[in-house]
This record gives sequence, C-alpha cells and structure tokens, in this order.
Amino acid sequence: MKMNDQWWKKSVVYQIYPRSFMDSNGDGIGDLQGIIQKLDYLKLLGVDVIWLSPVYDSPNDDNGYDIRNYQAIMKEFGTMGEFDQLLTEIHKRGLKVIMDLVVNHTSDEHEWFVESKKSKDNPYRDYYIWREEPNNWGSVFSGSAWEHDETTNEYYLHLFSKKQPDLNWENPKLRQEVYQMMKFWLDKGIDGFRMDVINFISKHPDLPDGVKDEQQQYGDGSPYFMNGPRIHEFLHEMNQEVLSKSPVMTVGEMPGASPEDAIQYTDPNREEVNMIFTFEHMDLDSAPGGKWNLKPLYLPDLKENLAKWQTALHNKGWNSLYWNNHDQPRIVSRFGDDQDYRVESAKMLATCLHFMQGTPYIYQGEEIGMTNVKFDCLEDYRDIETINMYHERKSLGNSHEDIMNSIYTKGRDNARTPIQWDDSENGGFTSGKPWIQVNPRYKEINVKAALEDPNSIFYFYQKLIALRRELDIIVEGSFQLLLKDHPEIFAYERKWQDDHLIVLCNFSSSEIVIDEEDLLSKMQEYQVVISNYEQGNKGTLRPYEAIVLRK
Ligand code: TEU
Ligand code: CA
Repeated sequence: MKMNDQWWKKSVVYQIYPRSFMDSNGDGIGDLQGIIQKLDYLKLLGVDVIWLSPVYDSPNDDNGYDIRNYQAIMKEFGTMGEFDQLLTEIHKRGLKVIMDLVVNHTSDEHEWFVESKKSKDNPYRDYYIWREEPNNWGSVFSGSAWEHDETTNEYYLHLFSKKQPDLNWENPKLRQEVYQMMKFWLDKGIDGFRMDVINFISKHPDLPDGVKDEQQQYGDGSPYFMNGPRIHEFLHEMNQEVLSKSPVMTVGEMPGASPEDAIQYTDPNREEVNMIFTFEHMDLDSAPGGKWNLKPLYLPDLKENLAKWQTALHNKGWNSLYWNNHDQPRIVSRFGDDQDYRVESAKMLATCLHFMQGTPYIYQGEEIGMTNVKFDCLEDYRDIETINMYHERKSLGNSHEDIMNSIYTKGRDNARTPIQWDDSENGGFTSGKPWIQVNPRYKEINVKAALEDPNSIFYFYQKLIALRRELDIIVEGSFQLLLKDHPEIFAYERKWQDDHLIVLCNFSSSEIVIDEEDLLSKMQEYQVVISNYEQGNKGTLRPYEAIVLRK
C-alpha cells in the first residue's frame, strides 16, 4: 500500500447523525439541505472527513439502521439529487465523506426480506437466517433474537430489533449484491465506509445455544456471532472485490474485538479494513450484566485499557480514537464534570484522546461540550433500545427510578438530541417541533456562543486538529503510559525520532501535586504545546487541567 493511500492516518473524522444535525424545512427532522448549510462550520473546525450516519430509505425502527432500500435516500432527508449536491459541496471544500454500511441486517421491509418470507423455496429465502426452532439467544434490543413468521411457520434471526432481520453471509449471491451496492456508492465518488457491526456477519453454522445463568431469560450468543468463523474471509473478499480498487477509507464497528483481533483486521498486508472501533474503553463503567448496570469509572482501568490498545497496534495495525458516537452518552457528562468544570473537563478529555496514535472521531456537538439530558418520562424517549429495555426491566421488577437513572447515564438518546446552534427557540435546530426534545441547556451551550468566545471548547478542538497536522509525532510516535497507578492523573509520553511529547491530564476536580522528580524537572524544562488553563504549567495540575509539553 502506498503512503498517500493511507491519507486516513492523518485525518480527523466528524460524525453527523443527520436526523439531529440541522433541519432546513421546519418538519422537525434534520436533512441533507441542513447539512449543506453547515459545511462551512465543519470546514472552520478543520476536520478532514465526514462520517454520515445512514441516510438511506428506512421505516426508522432504529433511526435508519434498518434499511429498506440501500440505493434510495430517506424521504425526510431529501432526494438522491440533493445527496449528489451534498457530495459535490463536500468535495468542493476539500472534505471527504464516508457512508454507513449496514449489512449485518436489513429492514424487514426490504424487498429481499419481503420475498424471503413468502415461501421456503423463494429465491431470496436464503438471504436471511431461517430455522424451524429458535435457539436461546437474546437480542441486543431485549427479548429473543428470533421472531416467528406465520407464512412458513419458521423463525428468523434478528440480533437487533425484530424489524432488522440478519442477512445470511454464507450465501455468495447475497455477498455479491452487497458488493454491487457498495460499488454504486463508490462510483458516485464517496470516500469510504463505516461498517456497522461488521464483525457480526459470520455466524457459527450450527447456531449453538449461548451460556445463560439462572436469573437470565436468554443466552449469550456472542461467542457464535462476534468475530465468527468466516469473518476474515468475508472481509478480505469484500476488500478484493470492491475496496482495493480505489484509495478509500474503511472503519469496522466491532464490539467484542480484542487488540489481537484488531491487528488481524487492520494489518495492511491482510487487506481487510483500515481500522476498527473497539468497545473495551466504553464498557469500563458497566457492572456485569451489561451497559445498564452502572459502575463508576476507575481511572486506572481506562489508562490500562487505552495504553494496551496504543502499544498493541503500534506498527502493526491502526487505531481509531473516540469518546462519543450516536450510541454513547456524552463524554463530558460521563468521564468529565458537566456542571462546575464543563469547559475545562471537555478540553481535558479532548486533549487526552487527540494526542494518542490513531484516527480521531468527533461526534456532532462534542466540539461544543454538549451534555446528557434527563427527560421526565419514558414517552420523551425515542430510542428503541431504551424503550424495550425499560419495559423488560419493569416486568422483571426493577423500579422506575432505577431504570430512569440507567437511561440518564447510558441511554443513546443522550447523544441524539438536536445540535444546539444558537439560543433561539429549539436551539436554532428547527422552526418546527423537533422529533426529540432539545437539551434545555441550549441557552448556555450552543454553537453561536462557542464561536463568539475565543476560549471556547470549539476553538480548542480546532487547535488540536491543527496540531495533528503540524506535528508528525502525533501520527507516528510510540506511546508509553506514565504514572500508571495514579488514581486521578492520566499521563503518557510519545516519542518519534528526536521529538518528545508529554501529556498530563487531571481527571479530578482537585488540584494534584506532581511529586515525581523526573516529571517535575521536565515540566520546568519543556515547552507548553497546549493547555486548557490560561497560565499553563504551574508544576501542579489544577481541576481537570490538561497540559501537553514538548522537547
Ligand atoms: O451498534 C452496534 C452495537 O452493538 C451497540 O452500539 C448497540 O447499538 C448498543 O448501543 C449496545 O448497547 C450499531 C449502530 O451503531 C447502532 O446505532 C445500531 O442500532 C446497531 O448497530 C444496529 O444496526
Ligand atoms: Ca427537515
């Protein structure tokens, strides 16, 4: 692979969740024209690539991750003509765009599935996974992973909602259809794909029951569909048939992938994908039993985990770096302090991530420090995962308060409230009624205010992005964790040729005295590259202080 084919190593990606980004026509739903209106804002931020969450035709059971037609645009978002216009406007500004590729499943309204369920000998029957009897797997969105279908008296597999039947990747005809569809979008000129749960596509052919303990209703099927038996073969085939033909960028969303798996997926010689999204650092504030069982983050766990990924992939594969996406709560509310130190902690978290090796992803609103929300009642929530979980836990006897507390801390709608563009009604997102309520903090936290304040989180992100372009060490350097067991400070160094960086981040609201001789003398000697306090480098770390030193 030629180095300039690896443009994505030097890029910063910005994720747009179109439904919540900008509404141009007052129907309360973000749309393609809304995105076009805001491209100059992204250009000002300085990102290189836009990841567009699904904009395809969909009945919206899972906000577009249930696709009815891969080659049509969702009506609420616009037309194919407007998509072409968006693509032109993106490229005109020197930006690139990657699209979501959701091919573990389709919508149950996709014509393949409509055909598939008609009869056992329908030519599309084998595009999906049908069985006479279900196994014990549970769905990610609660309940069984199997749904009975009356027409043929069989069950189909759906790892997510019952309106998201899983595709059968064992079928070579299905694989060819997917590759043709990918070519359709690449021929339009898009610059790559973000691949939804792509390491789920190869299921163990026997679909064995999963382990389940007595209190649980369903078994854990993940050992039989995560990183399954033919996954590397399928990804290599996709690479050879489609991706290798042009210098595109690919990132595979891969829950349950270890660093060793990641090396296999991203080693350039194996020709699979460029990078993956790991989930390990997002699972550290969950107790056993999954994300809704809350546990406070213990900082040394986070340090150990991220350090493990940094060192394991160095010179072997490639990392992606993220705190946020449309499935995760807002990072400033999660690992920072969204009350007294919102600005400081948002900048600290950004510093901690953006000086690591890998391709950073910024999720819409992160660059202005948007926070989690607490809606009063379940009816205000829109996410199918949240709603199904609420009913399941309620029926198991959990209290309303406990469940709502889990939703406030972990629910996906935290990330999906509209972008707060200004302090006018609905945060300037829409002139109509937004599809989900705007975060009430929009009067204080919004893009307009951020752009008017030279010390805003926005300009800090702008600086971090620019630094990545200036300093090769950020892209190329080795990584070494410092103060490994310190409970409040996340510190590391990067080295490359004669260059040396030290990154110090205080994850607490107390002032921390640095008492390591060696580090103290470096703090005297080295230059400050960036800091989130006006007067950098006092030899201590103030609440949520981040400082980067260079020699
Ligand atoms: O998510 C996959 C996934 O396993 C989790 O992130 C999951 O959505 C949930 O947050 C676990 O608690 C991808 C998409 O990013 C997500 O939006 C979709 O709902 C899902 O796949 C199905 O397409
Ligand atoms: Ca609209």
